[in-house]
Amino acid sequence: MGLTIAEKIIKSHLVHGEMIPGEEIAIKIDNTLTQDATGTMAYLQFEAIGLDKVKTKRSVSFVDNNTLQSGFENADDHAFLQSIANKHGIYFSRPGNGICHQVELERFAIPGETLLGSDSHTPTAGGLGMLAIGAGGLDVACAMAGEPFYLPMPKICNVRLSGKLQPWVSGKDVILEVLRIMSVKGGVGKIVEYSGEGVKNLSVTDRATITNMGAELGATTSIFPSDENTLSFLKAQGREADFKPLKADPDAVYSEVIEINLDELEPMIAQPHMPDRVVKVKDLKGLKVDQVAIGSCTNGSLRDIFVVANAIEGKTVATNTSLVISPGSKQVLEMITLDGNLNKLVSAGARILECTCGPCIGMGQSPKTNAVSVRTFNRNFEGRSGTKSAGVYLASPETAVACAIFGEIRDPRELGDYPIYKMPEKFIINDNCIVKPSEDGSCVEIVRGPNIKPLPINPGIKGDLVGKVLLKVGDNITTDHIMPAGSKILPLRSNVPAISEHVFEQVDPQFPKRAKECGGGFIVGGENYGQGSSREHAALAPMYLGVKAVIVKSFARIHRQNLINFGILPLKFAKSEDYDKISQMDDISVKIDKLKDGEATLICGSETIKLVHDMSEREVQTCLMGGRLNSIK
Ligand code: MIC
Ligand code: SF4
Repeated sequence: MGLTIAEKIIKSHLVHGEMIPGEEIAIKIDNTLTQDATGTMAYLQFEAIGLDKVKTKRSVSFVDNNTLQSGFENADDHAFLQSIANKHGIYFSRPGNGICHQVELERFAIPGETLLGSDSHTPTAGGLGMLAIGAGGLDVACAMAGEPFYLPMPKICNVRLSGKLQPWVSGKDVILEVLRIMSVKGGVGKIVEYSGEGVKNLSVTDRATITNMGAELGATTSIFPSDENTLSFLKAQGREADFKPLKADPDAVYSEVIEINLDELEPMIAQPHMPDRVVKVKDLKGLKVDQVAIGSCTNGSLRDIFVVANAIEGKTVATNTSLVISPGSKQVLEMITLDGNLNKLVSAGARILECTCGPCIGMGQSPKTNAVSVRTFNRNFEGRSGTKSAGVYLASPETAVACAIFGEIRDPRELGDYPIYKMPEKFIINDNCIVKPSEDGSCVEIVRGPNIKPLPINPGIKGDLVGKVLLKVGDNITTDHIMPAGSKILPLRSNVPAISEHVFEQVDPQFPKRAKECGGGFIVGGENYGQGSSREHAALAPMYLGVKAVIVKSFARIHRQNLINFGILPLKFAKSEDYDKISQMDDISVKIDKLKDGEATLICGSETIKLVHDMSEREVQTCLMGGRLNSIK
């Protein structure tokens, strides 16, 4: 039987298990990436493992989230990250060099290799045929220490593309259409693999937009073939030697097939507050727009900024609208500076930001009360922009620029001639902001400012659990709900005691106080609990507050793994209806003597409720020992 692209890469990296969907496998990790908001913890964990040097082919530490230095905290983190990278053989991409996923794509990603990143959008590199997976920082720390990455073997879902995108329609519209079809939980337990005649008509950066936002499907990763377009992109990046062709065997078998005809695709837009609330742009025509934000790891490539600059050339941003632009990388910014496109943007009244995550993670540019904000980003969860009452819409750069010009939602096809982008034969290659680590790091001093607090320890689980249901929430709770980000909270990522004061802040500000008063307890939730970001703080901070188990209808992949990594039991109702039998503040006990058989029992008053889990034996042990760090040590 033939193999899919994903299966071929998994097969060549398999160190444990069989490629049977749902069975636990372990794969060798060639490369890792971290960003600053998850990186400080990851490197503290790597330090705790106690190795001198990373064991990967290449590990890179990026700084892109916390660059708004409104206090000493972020700068402290940067200094720590730079010194620890230097010591342990890790490349360091300085603040201003770009968003991790964009820079990884341009300068590091290699078709056919594996990449584990402490950021959920790591699959961006799948646009270049890399098997790139997002995980918690601890998993990345373990990978840097040479440990394999464990995961349940995913099903491989095929999205077959035919035709060619029409003018003013781009990669973002493709992934919005996939989200409309599959929903934010449709990709859980799956790798989404793209194929078909339409693939050759998509540039590498369009492909990367699609694999980037595959994270919003809940998918393990997404991947494209590596073909002539991949080769041209790598050539233009001066990295021809990294090319390797990759395609699925003609008789490869997929678990499901979704067909999309690119010829027929129209501009799409996701409405607040979920990335799968997708409709056609023309259906929202006329809705007044207060803010347009262009950039992020989804749509910050040269192609994206080129289209925007040329669509707005000679025009002015609508008076009722603010247009902010953050190019994805220094390379993109250098290119548009040289070719005059930056000037077109500035002249039209766009506000140019750093090449960082910025508004995507609520680091500045929060919109006004009740605002309509159209963004080329990948997430529109309630409150993520920093303004709870604002409604964020997700769209392509084409649609976003049309909204900025008209001051209301408009189909970009109303703009007339489409600026045709041709990828340059050579990008500007200037890696001066990527710092190589010392050959011998033994003398390097690690800089540890007062914001870097030691890792909290979990003593482990000793027997049956008793306590109160501290919080009961519904479906699709995101890690932004559990552990919010934004300019006030993000700087506390290296300080677990301080950040834990903000757990569930938008949902129930009393949660941390209650958890402490009750001496810890349980969280009860619905479907797809923990979707979104890879931030392990969404497990680490509740662990610090004494949460022992999270009991839900279903979990999102990365968060489930993070719970295990920090010794919180991820349990599920055997029958979803039992969710209704539990109320917030109920006193419950959870019997765990049958964990080995995949079960646990919840007792609440006179009710006895069956719970299940899908942890492997290794994961059960890890969890009972208080997490992966304890088990490795
Ligand atoms: C995000 O988009 O939410 C982030 C910030 O990139 C996160 C990582 C983090 O929380 O630091 C992610 O997507 O994993
Ligand atoms: Fe940064 Fe936003 Fe991309 Fe996350 S989704 S890595 S915050 S740009």
